[in-house]
Amino acid sequence: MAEPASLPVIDIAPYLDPESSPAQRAATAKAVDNACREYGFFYLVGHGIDEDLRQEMLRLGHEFFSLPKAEKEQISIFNSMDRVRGYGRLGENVTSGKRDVLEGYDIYREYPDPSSEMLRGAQVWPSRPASLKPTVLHYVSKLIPVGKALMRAMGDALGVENGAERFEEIVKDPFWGLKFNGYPPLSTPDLSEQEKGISCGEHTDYGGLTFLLADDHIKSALEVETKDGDWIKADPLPGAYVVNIGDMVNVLTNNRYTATVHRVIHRGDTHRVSIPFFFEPSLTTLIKPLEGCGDDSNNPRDAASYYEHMCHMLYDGRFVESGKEVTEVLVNEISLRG
Ligand SMILES: O=C(O)CCC(=O)C(=O)O
Ligand SMILES: [Fe+2]
Repeated sequence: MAEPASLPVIDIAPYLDPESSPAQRAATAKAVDNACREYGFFYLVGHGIDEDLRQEMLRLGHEFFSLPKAEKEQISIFNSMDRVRGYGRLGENVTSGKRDVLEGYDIYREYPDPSSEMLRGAQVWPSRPASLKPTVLHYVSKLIPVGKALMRAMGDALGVENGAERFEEIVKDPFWGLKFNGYPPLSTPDLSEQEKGISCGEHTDYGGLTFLLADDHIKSALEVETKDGDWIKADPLPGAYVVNIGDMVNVLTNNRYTATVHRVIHRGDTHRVSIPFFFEPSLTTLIKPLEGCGDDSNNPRDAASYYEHMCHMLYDGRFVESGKEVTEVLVNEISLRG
């Protein structure tokens, strides 16, 4: 019997090491091109992030989710300044109009002078675990250069003039998000009110690049849809990130690379934590295809700014409080237009 397909492994080290040779970078760019065309998902190694730091992030996630409900609810998303930051109870996170079976804690980049304007609020942090805030900020500071390196590699992979420099420009002052997802097993008896069967519904990520860290010992949770319509497992590979491209990349590359649908079905018997880091363009970036990316007949008529796209994705039906009806089915305009 044929081996089930598994995701390719990319070594990003040549794009982080100033001493690397052009041939080493070219080999990475070629592998990135292949992975982005065939899967839109891959394992990333050679990123240089300390394994102890990655494991500490996961441990903090478990510690946070195991706090009493009332304590977590003190930092509810619905009380945050811009209503996207903080804790979302089980079922409040909505994907494609359905409640997910996960609880979440959402963090976004802060800007000076926070306000209630969309995405401009102040981050709310839990008081316990006390080290969560400094550890997250340290972790993000380490991942941002990796995100930039991967954008440069993608720019080279496309083979268009100055592709690396132009992609680097888009993420010079990147927006970012980081989410702690906490998944109870789908067999948990008190989930009767939830829509059972799926932990996080089928979706594409709506931004640039996602770097996923998840409990190493839990297999068979994240699934990725292949171009042939089969679902393959994206089990954790120790030391690696599972990386995927988001909807922005469809437009930026004129659909040479497209975001891939994925979902989570966590039937295991322990609580699972996953931590996606969403590495994003600057908020003011106009999302339009890079020159040289081929026939542009599919271009959106008027390029939207990344900020407009994110506001649409985050504010229109993404979080719905417990007890309220989920009525909106979110339509992802950018990926439909792209
Ligand atoms: O938990 C996972 O493995 C993936 C979560 C995910 O797809 C997301 O948060 O966008
Ligand atoms: Fe996702």
